[in-house]
Amino acid sequence: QKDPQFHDNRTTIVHLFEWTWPEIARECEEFLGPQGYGGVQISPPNEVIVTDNWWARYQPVSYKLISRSGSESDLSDMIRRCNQAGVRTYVDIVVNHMSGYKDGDTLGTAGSVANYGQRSWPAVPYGPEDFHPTCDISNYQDRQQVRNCQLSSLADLNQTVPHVRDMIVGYMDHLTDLGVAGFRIDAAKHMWPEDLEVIYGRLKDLNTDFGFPANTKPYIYQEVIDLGGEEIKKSEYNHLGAVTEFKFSTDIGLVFRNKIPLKSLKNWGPEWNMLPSEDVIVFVDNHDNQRGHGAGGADILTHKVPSLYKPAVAFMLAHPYGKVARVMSSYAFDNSDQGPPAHEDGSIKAPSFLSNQQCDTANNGWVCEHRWPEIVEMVKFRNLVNDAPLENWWDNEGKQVAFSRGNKGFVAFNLEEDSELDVNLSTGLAAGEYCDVISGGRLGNQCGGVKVVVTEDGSADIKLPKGPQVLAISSQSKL
Ligand code: AAO
Repeated sequence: QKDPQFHDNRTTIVHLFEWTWPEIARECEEFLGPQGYGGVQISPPNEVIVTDNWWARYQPVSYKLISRSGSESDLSDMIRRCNQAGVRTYVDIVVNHMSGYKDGDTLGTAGSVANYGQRSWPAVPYGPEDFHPTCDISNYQDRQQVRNCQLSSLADLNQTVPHVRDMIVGYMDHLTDLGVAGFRIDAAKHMWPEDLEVIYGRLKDLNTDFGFPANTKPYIYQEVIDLGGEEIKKSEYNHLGAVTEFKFSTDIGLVFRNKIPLKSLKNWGPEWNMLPSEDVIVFVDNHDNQRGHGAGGADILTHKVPSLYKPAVAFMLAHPYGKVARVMSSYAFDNSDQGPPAHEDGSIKAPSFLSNQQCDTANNGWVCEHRWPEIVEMVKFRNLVNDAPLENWWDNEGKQVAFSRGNKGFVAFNLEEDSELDVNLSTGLAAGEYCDVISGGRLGNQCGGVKVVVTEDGSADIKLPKGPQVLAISSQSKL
């Protein structure tokens, strides 16, 4: 359950946070598929509480597939069209809990009514016997509490109860029937691995109508925040499926903010207390830590600091650590509760695009990092170099590094603010002229930006202006 089942040699998922199903379908066809994205993570598609903020999505009212992003038929159409475009769908699954504390009735996006006080979610249905006795998580050093008490006062389901398992498996199997490739398991840390093992073990195989091989289980990636120092470890989960590697996100932020020298990335990977590459999904930021929720604090890099964010994402996509990489795609926000760009009636706005293919952020709020040229080019780079080993590591013992991926690609990074990078390096590449894909790429038989000449011995003079700067060349950018 650690294989994302990508089409072709694709490698990267984009999280289209809060997008609607019709807009994701269109984006798969017009951009994600053609540009080489392997999959899309979608916001929770089930019925949740009705409010304008984004985190309503994490307060389930039922497993009916009716949400702010659209109906079940919209979702089904989206999954089918994305698959046809070569893009897999991964669903954010919220089954640790139901909606949170509220006096009286809670209304859901499909019109269902729940009642927290009575522990009643009749549209699932769940009743009092399906929940843990009420208590709140206050101490992350107490394993029982983290798993049996409420996260943020959200009614805590007991996944040991057979009926709860049945409902969760039924919900996930329904999505598998619709053609999804896998699931992000929200708040996995707050559920017992033994219970998750039973639930995952009972999931049906992927739907062969969507081109999945027979007898293949869904890809599972579990949200477990473990930066060290807490009782519950990510290593309690990676035998069950992949795990979101938050240490990657926090440490790459520290490095690209120059709080840890760039050269330290020489042994990037498990030696940084991260899980084995095969077991992780890696990311620079996620929908929580880009706005101060979850873990990581102020050092997390986001679209708000593009000059550092782009090199950090480029490093993630250039480096072999992390079987699956996830690119974040956001909307602009001023406060951390703010929901997606919406019309006056509350419906989510569609993104609009400028003639250069970028989202018109100033006009309608969608940032669309996944369309930024530097990021798209590095997604293609990752697909190309795929399994090629990291070779030719070079650093200046400071904030300049470079490496190749076998004989397929080469990257250089300069984070020195006061000095240029100017050095002759082994690139691993065949002799020839190459276009840097970050500064302009190959346009017919010339470069739109920087040109790099690799000589017979595989070396090249590599030059970069004062940092932060990145250069990337590959066998596909050869003239
Ligand atoms: C909202 C309101 C609440 C209200 C609740 C119910 O904000 O005030 O009580 O409704 O009415 C999202 C939002 C929540 C929202 C919730 C429901 O983020 O604000 O609550 O929807 O609408 C923990 C969990 C992790 C979780 C994260 C946010 O372990 O699973 O909190 N993430 C997922 C989703 C997220 C969602 C939920 C779960 C709930 O991605 O979007 O919540 O479905 C430590 C622990 C972490 C823990 C953080 C929480 O982290 O290790 O496990 O995450 O604390 O703050 C350093 C440490 C780091 C530490 C961190 C913070 O970085 O190194 O370990 O500090 O102390």
